[in-house]
Amino acid sequence: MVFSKKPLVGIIMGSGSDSRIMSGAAETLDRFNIKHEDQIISAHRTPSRLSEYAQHAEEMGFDVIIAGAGGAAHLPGMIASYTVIPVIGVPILVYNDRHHRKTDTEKFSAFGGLDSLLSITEMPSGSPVAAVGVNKAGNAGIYAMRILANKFPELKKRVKQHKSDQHESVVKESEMMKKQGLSTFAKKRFK
Ligand code: RP5
Repeated sequence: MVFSKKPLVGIIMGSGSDSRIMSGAAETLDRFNIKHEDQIISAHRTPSRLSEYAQHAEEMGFDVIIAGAGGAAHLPGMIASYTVIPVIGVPILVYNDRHHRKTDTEKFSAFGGLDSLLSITEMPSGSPVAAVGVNKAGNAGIYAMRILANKFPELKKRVKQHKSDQHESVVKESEMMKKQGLSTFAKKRFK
């Protein structure tokens, strides 16, 4: 079931390099057939696009904006300053040696993502931004769905189902651990 023909969620990120992490939010929304519009808006490199986007988001009637950024992560806070649409910030752990890294897994930041986490959460009183954990874009997708579930009863049922599926999968894994013993379980799980 598709809940709306138009996008309900705006996903934005500070750089194309954030897309690997931010795709987690899109994948979650896609699984539940929630339409989203995705864009790159940099608070620092494209400041004029930032205010234009806020207006665009209002015109589109987005119910939620998911905004991911790394380092001096001003994107979620600045978007929240321009609009009353709820913003969920995703702090991203970025690399600081872009030109020397050999693989994507070598990404790191001087402050381990704490830089972006604090930039997003430490908003002044009166201008709130919700935030998920560092790189937890999937959780932002789930949180957006919980907000949308207040509007779409069918989605609420599916979000509740997702919760009970999670419960079942933990119980199942626990039963396996009990049966196999911790050492065998751990060896099999991480082999
Ligand atoms: C931030 O700077 C972006 O959100 C990104 O996480 C980080 C690095 O951007 P690039 O230098 O890879 O474009 O603004």
